[in-house]
Amino acid sequence: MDQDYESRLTLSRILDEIAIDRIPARRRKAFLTRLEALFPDLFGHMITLYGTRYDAYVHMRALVATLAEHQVRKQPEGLREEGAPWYLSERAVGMAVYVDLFAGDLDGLIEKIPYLEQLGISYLHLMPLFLAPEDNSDGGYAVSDYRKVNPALGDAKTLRKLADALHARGIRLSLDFVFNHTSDEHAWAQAALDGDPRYRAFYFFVDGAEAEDYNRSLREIFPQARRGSFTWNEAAQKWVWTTFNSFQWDLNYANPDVFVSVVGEMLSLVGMGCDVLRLDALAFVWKEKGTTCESQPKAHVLIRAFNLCLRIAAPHVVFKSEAIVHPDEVNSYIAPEECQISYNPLMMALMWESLATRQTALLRASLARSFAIPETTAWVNYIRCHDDIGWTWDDAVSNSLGINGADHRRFLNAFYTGRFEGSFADGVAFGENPDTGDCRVCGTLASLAGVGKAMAGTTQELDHALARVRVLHAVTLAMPGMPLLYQGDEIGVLNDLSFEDDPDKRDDSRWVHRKALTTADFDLAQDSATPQGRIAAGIARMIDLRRKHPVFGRSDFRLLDPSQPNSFAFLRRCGTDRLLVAVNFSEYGVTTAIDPRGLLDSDRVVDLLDPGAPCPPGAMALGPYAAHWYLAAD
Ligand code: OTU
Repeated sequence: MDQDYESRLTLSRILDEIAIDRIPARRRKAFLTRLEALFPDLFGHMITLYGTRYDAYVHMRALVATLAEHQVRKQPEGLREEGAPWYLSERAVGMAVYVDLFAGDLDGLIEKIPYLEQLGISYLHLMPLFLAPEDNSDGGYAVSDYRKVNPALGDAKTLRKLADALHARGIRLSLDFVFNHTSDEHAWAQAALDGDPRYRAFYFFVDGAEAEDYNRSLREIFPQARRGSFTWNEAAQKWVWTTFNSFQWDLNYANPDVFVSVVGEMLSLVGMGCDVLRLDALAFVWKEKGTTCESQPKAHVLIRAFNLCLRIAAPHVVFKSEAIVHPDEVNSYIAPEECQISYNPLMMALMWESLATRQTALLRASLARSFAIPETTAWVNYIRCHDDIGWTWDDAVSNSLGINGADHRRFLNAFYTGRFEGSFADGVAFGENPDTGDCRVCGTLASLAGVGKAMAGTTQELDHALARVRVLHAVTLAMPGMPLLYQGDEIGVLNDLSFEDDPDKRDDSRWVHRKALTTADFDLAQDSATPQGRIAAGIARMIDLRRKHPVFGRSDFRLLDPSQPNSFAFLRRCGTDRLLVAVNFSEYGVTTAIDPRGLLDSDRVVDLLDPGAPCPPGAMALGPYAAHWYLAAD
């Protein structure tokens, strides 16, 4: 018997056994059509993951019942899309915010919608807003109940109201799907402590030697929290797998009950009104002894299975991958069958690398190798986010340029924490490993670009710092994909050291760039005489320009060789529209090999960023930290 036949037989048996007629008739038909079309693939993945178990059928039946119970709805009104997926549009511009730090609570956030709308934001990612431990919850990434909103922020009703209000303005809502771990206060964790058979939801080891066995091949993700990846639990008298903080317990997907339960939680998140699910820490979800337990083949099977569940139950929702790992691994999650959109940590890290070194070779070579992704998927291009910066490029690429990866990372850490002489930046170290000296870097966009330091320096230093902010945005807002801003960066907020006084935050320097935004912060950005005002006006203008020109949306892309080590340039083309983006990552003026008029095949070329400036024929000069968006105007 072939698998296709087996899957159809299984589905018809399941449909006899579950109460499918509880779904209202008008929705039932569409649901069944999707289920029948996609179940064979889902069945195949379930067999790969759980096929050796006697009870596989029971879990498949529970899975289909879960899909039927939660099947949603259509695309919300106001969000319909025609042709290309919405995330490939020139109007796709995102922002990520903490509800409390940005607006106090969910009601406050509803009041902030006009601000977002005016800025041109069409995608809003809310950092995890679910019930979580009170003192330290890793900024919400330790979830105690996926179905309950953290009462300090509001309730499920207000979240629904927010989702509707956003949708009415054409803004999509993204929520976190924190599925690698729960908090140790989650009911599943509590049941596990009580000795419930459900303890198999997590990885418990009685024998420390077994945990040690795993540790040998694992990367330490939060060495500042604890060494190794396991935490001794006194109550259980067992070791618990905790990849991140000790209060974040990794879920055990080798148990099909866990998978089916988490699908239920995932779909209840969708029911709260979100359009995108951000798959947190997705590289870690499948463990195999003797491996790094990152990006295992079965992690992909699992994500494909989640993706199929979503396409069956809520087909308008897309997955965003949060894999901050080796570029090949990052790319391996980007596919219509896995995650349709993905953070672009490679471009993020290497733009900062280019600013530090004044050289773009590593950025160019890395993008040439890794930037291309399938047609209906998109990068989420960002400069800063709520996390640290990790220098995750491919060492084979840096080696080919004569750059030693380990040394170069050490240099970048020293540079961005201000320890390197002459550095413009004043970031702070995160996750320092006492054995290796490795670390990552934290700080707000403006602080890392040198605005904070330069405010105490000369006019030229300040101009340069602000120009660095502009260069970063001129690239990020124009590269193929959806740009994503991080709260406060759009108004030039500087590092906030107040976390050092809070015992729950002191050991996690990411709080340096997680400032509670005040009216004063927003007011400062209204004043065009302040550095913050100059940053805010510049970014708002660039977003506005992007939204007006379809060439920033789905269009052809070609990386150029500007023949100058400090320059970066690319071409975009959509029908007859042509755009040339050229920037200088250094304070040294140069003449490039690029001839804008020749390249754009036009005598009428306008720099969107400086429409009054002429674009002379011949090779283009790039001034200190220059940024141009040349558009062929015919
Ligand atoms: C993510 O980040 C979140 O963005 C963090 O805010 C959370 O603390 C963490 O997961 C746990 O939920 O290590 O420093 O290589 O891929 O998943 C950030 C690890 C992180 C990353 C990433 C992780």
